[in-house]
Order: sequence, then structure tokens, then C-alpha cells
Amino acid sequence: SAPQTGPRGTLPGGGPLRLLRRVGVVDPSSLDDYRAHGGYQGLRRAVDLGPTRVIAELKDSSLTGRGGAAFPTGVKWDGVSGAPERPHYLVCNADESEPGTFKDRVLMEGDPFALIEAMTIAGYVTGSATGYLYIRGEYPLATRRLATAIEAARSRGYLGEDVMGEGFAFDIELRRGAGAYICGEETALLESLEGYRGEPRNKPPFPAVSGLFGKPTAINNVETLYNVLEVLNIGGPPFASVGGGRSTGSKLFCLSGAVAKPGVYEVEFGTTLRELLDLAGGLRGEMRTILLGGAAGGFVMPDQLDVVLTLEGARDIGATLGSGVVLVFDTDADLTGTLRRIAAFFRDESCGQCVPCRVGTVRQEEALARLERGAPLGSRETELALLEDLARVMRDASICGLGQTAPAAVTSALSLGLLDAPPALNGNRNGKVPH
Ligand code: L3W
Ligand code: SF4
Repeated sequence: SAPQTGPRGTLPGGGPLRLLRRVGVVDPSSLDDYRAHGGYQGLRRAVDLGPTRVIAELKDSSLTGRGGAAFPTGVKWDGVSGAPERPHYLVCNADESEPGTFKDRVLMEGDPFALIEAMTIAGYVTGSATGYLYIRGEYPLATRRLATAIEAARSRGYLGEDVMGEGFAFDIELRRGAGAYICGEETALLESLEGYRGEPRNKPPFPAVSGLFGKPTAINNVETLYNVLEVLNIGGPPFASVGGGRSTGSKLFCLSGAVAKPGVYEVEFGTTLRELLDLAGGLRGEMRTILLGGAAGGFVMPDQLDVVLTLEGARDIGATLGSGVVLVFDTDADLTGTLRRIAAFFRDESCGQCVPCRVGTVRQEEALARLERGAPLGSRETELALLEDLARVMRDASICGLGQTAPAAVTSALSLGLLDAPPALNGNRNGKVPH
């Protein structure tokens, strides 16, 4: 399993670990052990406060969604909670499939009861009696542990018709994905839950208004829900005092590639990228660039390592925190080949519903493959201009985030001149790739 920030139990600055504190400590199969480590105190507090005050705490905390788009959680829950149409639904998006992302897996495998508790709080606050936990099909261990945890919670009255004897009903249905990346897009996920092909819907209406079976639905990423427990644990304003703006609390990052100790690391928002890399034992070899935020993210150059890890800090250098990916390339890495494989990934995973994405992802991959082979149509400059053109169309005219962000890494590489050199000078010396 992945290493975390050490010394165990503390954040780098010495504060207590927030999201990972029970991972590797608690017995993931034991409800009693979970309770002995603070489990179900969040639900107790939520019930004592009542839905309105929990939402106020969440708004005070400025907690934003950790799936990449950073929408305020309190606003989302408020919308669903107050929607007149019934029933309401809760969905946890555990279809973690962004390349280089493995933070939710570590949470679910190591601390599964916390997700059950957080979903129960979400169900209570949004007035949803049913919660769907949609988990990536390729996460068998996490699935088994969650299924065991759901059973245990049900048998002890933490799920069911009368949760903790508090007079509200909530239960969880565990659903496994079948390998499609697009089903992590929230409306495709809803389609999949309803039994249809995983094709995204147009937004608006947002799921908070018209979601599962057309009913008001709160959809949250796994890491977001663990943060809700922390907000209830310490209170909204103290949570908001860490970091600032839309980046409050702590964040999990997934480090891979040319770092000494790859894994999941928890840091408070506001930590610099350099400090995060130091936690992972520093770089392995000489750094060429870092892909920050995932396949839909942007590249960071060696002179930008002091970037502050907040949504705002990443945006200022043309990157994004996305789902927390930090993929490090050394000077031996084959960047053109990697970008071509990212393009192939998006081509493969496009649902094919809209033309800009269905065709654009094919053309993008073809252009990168020609560049990789050193056989451009016309000149390299013509190919680079074509890639820019394709990126504009995909960004502006695709229905969903997949098509809109499929060219992001390519655009970032172009703007930083990372593809300017022909392949032989572009790090394609020994075929070594970071993953
Ligand atoms: C109510 C409004 N709700 C927006 C909700 C919306 C959704 C959330 C964000 O994600 C990210 C991208 C990549 N009333 C609302 C509203 N909402 N306005 O807020 O919505 P949106 O549409 O801005 O983004 P999105 O399409 O849900 C795009 C990231 O996803 N990504 C991949 C992520 C992969 C993982 C993973 O593997 N775990 O997270 C790829 O693009 O960072 O920022 O709930 O309904 N007025
Ligand atoms: Fe499907 Fe791509 Fe269009 Fe999204 S952008 S709906 S994945 S074709």
C-alpha cells in the first residue's frame, strides 16, 4: 500500500493528519475498532445540529469538491436539501479512474467505515433515504471492504429504517462500474446507475436539480465526503482557517513517476510543490517536467516548483490540481510518446456521443503519432498548429469534461515549448516511460 506523510499521524507542519489518520491504523473490517478511533462521532454531531446547521458549518468551512471541479459542498447539499421534488438521492462517485489517481482507493481500503458514515451524514442532511456508492470495477479490495462495512453498519443499526434510533432512514447500495472512464463523469454515472449506456447528459440542469431518475441528487467524490467528517470534527471556521479562498483544509496528492517514494500524501492547502516532493524523498534523477492535475492537467517546469498548491496557485501557472495527480518526468522520459498515449486514452474512453470529442480525439492522437514517428504531414509547425486548432474546438464544443479537457495536457505542453524539439531531442533516447 502507498506510504503517507510521516511521522505517522501528523501532517508535515506537525498538525494531526485529517483524512489519512485512520488509514493503516484502524482495522478496516471492524466497526468496533472504527468507533474506538472516533468513528460515528461525526454522525452524532450532525444529528445533534440538524440538517440546516450542518449545511451552515459546511458553508463556513468553504469545503469544495475534491473530484477536480471544486464546487462548494455546502451549496450543493443546500440545493438538494431544499428541493421540493421527492425523493432525493445521494450518490458517492468512487469511480476513481483519472490516470495517476489512487487517493480514493487508499481511503476506501484503509478506512471504509468512514465513507459509510459520511454518506449517512450526507443522506441525513440532503433528505435522501438511499445512497448509491458507485465504485470503480477494478477496485476489488476496496469493494469487498466496503461491502463488509455496509453489512456491519446495517446489522448494528447504523444503516436502515431507523438510523441510530434517530428516526431517519438511510441505506446504501453498492454498484460496481464496468471499466469505462466516462462513467466517472457525474451524469454518465447517473445514466449507468439507471441501467443505460454511460453517456453524459447536457448540463444544466445539474444533478442537484434533476439527477438520478430525474430527481434532486447530491453527487460527491470520496475525498470530499471524508472532509465532511473533518468539518464536523473540528467545526467550519477552524477548517476554513487552513489554506484560503476555494482551497481550505487538506488535500491528498498522488505522487508517481520519478520520485523517490511514490504514493499518496496528505498536505494542507498552501504547501508548495517543492515541499510535497521533499516529503516523497525528492526527485529520482533530473526533473524535466511535472504533470499536475492528471491527464486533463498542465505541466509544471523546474523553475516553478515553488508554486503554492491551491486551486488558485495552480491556475496562476496554467495548471490545475484536478484530482491531485503529481506525475514526475525525468529528462529520459519520452514526452511525445506519453502525450500520444494520453491522447489514445481519451480516444478510447470518449463515449462518441458528440463530434468534437469523437473525431477530435482521433485527430489529436494521429497528429501526435506522426510527431512521435518524426513524420509530420507538412512541417512540425503545421502539426502543432493543427493540435492548437483541435484543442480549441474540443474545448469549446464538447458536451462534457472529457472532450473539453482531452487536449489540456497537449495544449500545456505546446505553450511551454515541450514539443518544440524533434523526438530524438525530446527525450526519446531509450524508450523509457514513466508508467
Ligand atoms: C448545482 C450549480 N450544482 C456545478 C456541480 C456539478 C458537479 C460539480 C462540478 O468535473 C472535473 C474537472 C477535472 N448548481 C452547479 C452545480 N454544479 N454548477 O458542481 O461541476 P462541473 O460541471 O464544474 O465539473 P465536472 O464535470 O463534474 C470536471 C476532473 O473533473 N476530471 C477528472 C476527474 C477524475 C477524478 C477521479 O478519478 N477521481 O476525480 C477530468 O476532467 O479536474 O475539473 O457536481 O453538478 N449551479
Ligand atoms: Fe461523450 Fe466526449 Fe461528448 Fe463527453 S465530450 S459526451 S465523452 S463524446
